[in-house]
Amino acid sequence: MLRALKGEVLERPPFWFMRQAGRYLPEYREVRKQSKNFLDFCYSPDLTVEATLQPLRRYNMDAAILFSDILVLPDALGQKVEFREGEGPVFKPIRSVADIDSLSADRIEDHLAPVFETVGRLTKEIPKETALIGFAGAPWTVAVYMVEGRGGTDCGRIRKWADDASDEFQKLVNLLVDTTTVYLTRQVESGAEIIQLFDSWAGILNEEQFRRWSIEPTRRIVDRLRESCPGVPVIGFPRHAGPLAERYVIDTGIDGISLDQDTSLEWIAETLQPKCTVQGNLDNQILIEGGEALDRETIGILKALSKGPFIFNLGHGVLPATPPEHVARVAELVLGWPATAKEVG
Ligand code: 1CP
Repeated sequence: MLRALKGEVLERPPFWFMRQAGRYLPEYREVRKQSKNFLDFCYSPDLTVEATLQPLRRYNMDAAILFSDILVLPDALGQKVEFREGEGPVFKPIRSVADIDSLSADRIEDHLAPVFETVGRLTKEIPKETALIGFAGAPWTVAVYMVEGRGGTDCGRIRKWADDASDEFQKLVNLLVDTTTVYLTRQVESGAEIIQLFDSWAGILNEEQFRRWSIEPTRRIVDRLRESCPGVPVIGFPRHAGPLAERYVIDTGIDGISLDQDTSLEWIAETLQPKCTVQGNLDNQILIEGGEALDRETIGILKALSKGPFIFNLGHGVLPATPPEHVARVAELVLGWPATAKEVG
């Protein structure tokens, strides 16, 4: 992973899967029972260490990703999040400067101490050759949940606020840039070797908004991490950015870009790969389907991208309905590359 992120071309690319831990694994559903509330789970190092290790035991990925959630940061800022069964996260929304002022950055390090403890313990638990990824949500994506108050909306409120009162909204983004940098720096100090920034809702922004609310805050975080954690590579995931991904790579200075399944392999290879390491982009629906289509897609991605700096991954996270055997099949094809190219017609 570390060599690939320095731009090395490896004969067998490294691989891991976004959301590789979680509900599709029976052993996760079993440990998950030990905590009624998902946030309590995230703040219990015994449980999060176990959840992080579960996919590695099955599939031998080249990286482990800290088990946590992007929404622990707003929780630490004092905007209490509740995870409701079948409904996802629910917040009392932030919609004014007074709401922003009610948040406080003072307690985040104490509040998130269990996360840092998880990272520290994982450095002793995972094999030396397996990289440990720390992560956070990018400011725009975290703000979507904070302002909308839940997931799955059309993002009408946040877009209106960002357009009509951009100075007010900028204040929230600034708070998130500052606190995300502190949060990630502490993860690295605790042992994280790579950072991934999830901008899962970047794709709803138009070009001008994308520059201001996705690229600019990400660039500021990357710049500061270069100072506080020199040498630690950063992967950005501006999901559904389309052709704006090129601007994102150039302007943010990230080391790697994670791409969704709608991005053309040819375009990735020609336009992005000469500029930075690329990660992606198997369709998570095909991972559910399995069979010949899964083999074909997996080999197609390996063929198209393994000639440049590349990390094999999905285009978005593993979905709960995914059969674990399908994940095992992809791992087998990647681990056996390039010999496996012949196996699949
Ligand atoms: O009861 C449960 O088990 C809760 C389900 C769950 C899990 C397993 C949630 C709630 N979060 C997680 C873990 C998680 N979330 C991880 C670690 C697991 C791993 O990667 O192995 C990571 C990296 C995340 C990141 C995350 N959370 C993102 C960014 C990535 C992405 O998928 O786009 C986002 C948007 C979230 C928000 C979130 N957390 C949980 C849910 C159900 C949601 C989505 C809400 C929605 O918008 O519908």
